[in-house]
Amino acid sequence: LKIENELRKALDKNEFNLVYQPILDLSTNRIADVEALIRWENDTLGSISPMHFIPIAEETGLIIPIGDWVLRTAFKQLELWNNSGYPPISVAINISIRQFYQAGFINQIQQLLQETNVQPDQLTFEITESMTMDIEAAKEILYHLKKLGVNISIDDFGTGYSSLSYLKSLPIDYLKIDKSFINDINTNKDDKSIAITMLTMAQSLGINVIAEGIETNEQLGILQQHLCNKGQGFLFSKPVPVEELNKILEMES
Ligand code: G
Ligand code: G
Ligand code: MN
Ligand code: NA
Repeated sequence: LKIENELRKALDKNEFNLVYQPILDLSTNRIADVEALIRWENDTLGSISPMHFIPIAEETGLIIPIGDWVLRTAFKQLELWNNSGYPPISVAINISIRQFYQAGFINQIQQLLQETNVQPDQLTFEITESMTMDIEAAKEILYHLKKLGVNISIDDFGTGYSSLSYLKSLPIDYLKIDKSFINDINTNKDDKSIAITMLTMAQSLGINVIAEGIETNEQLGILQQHLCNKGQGFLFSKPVPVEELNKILEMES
């Protein structure tokens, strides 16, 4: 309850921050995108993981104002990057299922695109597959989003309520293979088969694949051998604050 009370005040107290983790194109080993990840630093509770507070935000409805803040902050940051002379970068933003189904979500994105110089193809929305997903409703929202020109990614793929049949009927650009499959990809035969099967399936459906949680060169090798499009993980970089990411971008350009 302490957490919930503090979470209610966190936006006003300016306690949130976004960090960014590079996503590399595995055919060139260069940064293709970054994923925006929220961080919360509270004066009495210290830093609280989103793994802990996002579910509370979802239950209490606080995810709506917090999600708004994430969107506005990521758009502002993209605008700064667009005006700074770096090669164009794109940002992947995590969207809670509740935020995704909220009336007005599409309008909000449309409005942010109008107010800023952010181009729609600089945006990817990461949606986590879930049991509560109403596929027909999701389909409609996703088609509206695609009309705006943004990219859609299915996050934590393989961990949730995967129904392979919906992949075919939804306008999805990327699947993100969950890090639990990547972790033992070079030591566990089953995890390796599952990852390769996901890659093969996605390729045949014309969907790109991003592997999460790459920590070793051995894991990277297997993924590259099977033509995984993109990857992110501690092998390349952990999520970092803007200033640190800017240094990485400068080295790359
Ligand atoms: O950054 P980290 O790996 O600790 O994230 C833990 C979990 O929190 C992940 O499932 C991630 O998707 C989620 N998460 C991180 N940032 C955001 C955010 O801005 N919005 C939502 N909805 N989830 C986030
Ligand atoms: O659910 P989602 O994929 O959005 O979660 C992203 C989370 O994964 C972030 O909290 C990030 O800190 C974490 N993460 C990113 N790369 C790695 C990695 O290489 N290893 C581990 N263990 N976690 C990672
Ligand atoms: Mn994600
Ligand atoms: Na997620």
